[in-house]
Amino acid sequence: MVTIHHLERSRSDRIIWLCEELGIDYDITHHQRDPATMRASTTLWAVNPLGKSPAIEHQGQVVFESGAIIEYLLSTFGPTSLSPSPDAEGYIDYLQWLHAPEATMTLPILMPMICGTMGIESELLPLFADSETQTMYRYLNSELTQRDYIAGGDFTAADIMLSYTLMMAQALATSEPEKVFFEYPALTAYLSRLRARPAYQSASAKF
Ligand SMILES: N[C@@H](CCC(=O)N[C@@H](CS)C(=O)NCC(=O)O)C(=O)O
Repeated sequence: MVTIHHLERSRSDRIIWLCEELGIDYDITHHQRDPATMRASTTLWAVNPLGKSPAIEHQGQVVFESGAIIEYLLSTFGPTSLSPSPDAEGYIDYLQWLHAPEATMTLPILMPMICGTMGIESELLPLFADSETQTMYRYLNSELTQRDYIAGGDFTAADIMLSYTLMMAQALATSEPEKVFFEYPALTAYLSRLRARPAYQSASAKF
């Protein structure tokens, strides 16, 4: 049994979704955010020394960091088409998009929201964050115009990693400059396609 430590409105959505796609037994321990600071409750710190979601427990071990958890679950419960083999056509894209969402995309997408919340006006927003997000959106829009999934013809765990980050960008796109997200229609179409998956529907009922 896998125990998922799930923080409301957080990246642990990815792990619930992956467990649904894999069809494995799991349970969820829910953790709340402090309504004033939005930080995780101390109950999560008791599991993950970094105090972050997601974290899982399996066979007496704790695993944290969403990409690491995904790789752990795929290797523990695979082989599965969610993780293509090195000779598969989309393998390089799979590796890139398993890592880029956390390593490259999240910072510029979240910067405007974080600066806004803290009342910080910074030139880094137009100079760095806005141009970085537009570069990513432009590239992804072009790729997702040519195919349904990010790593070749089939759905993979890279789509779970990437789409969570894009769903976050979409949710934040309520005013300028974040609204630029909607200038790239293949991104919205991609998210609608993924949200229609039965495993996503089952997972999102538990988020
Ligand atoms: N790169 C990490 C990021 C983890 C992270 O920042 N999680 C957020 C939720 S999406 C969190 O736990 N925030 C609560 C806090 O920092 O107190 C991962 O992908 O697991």
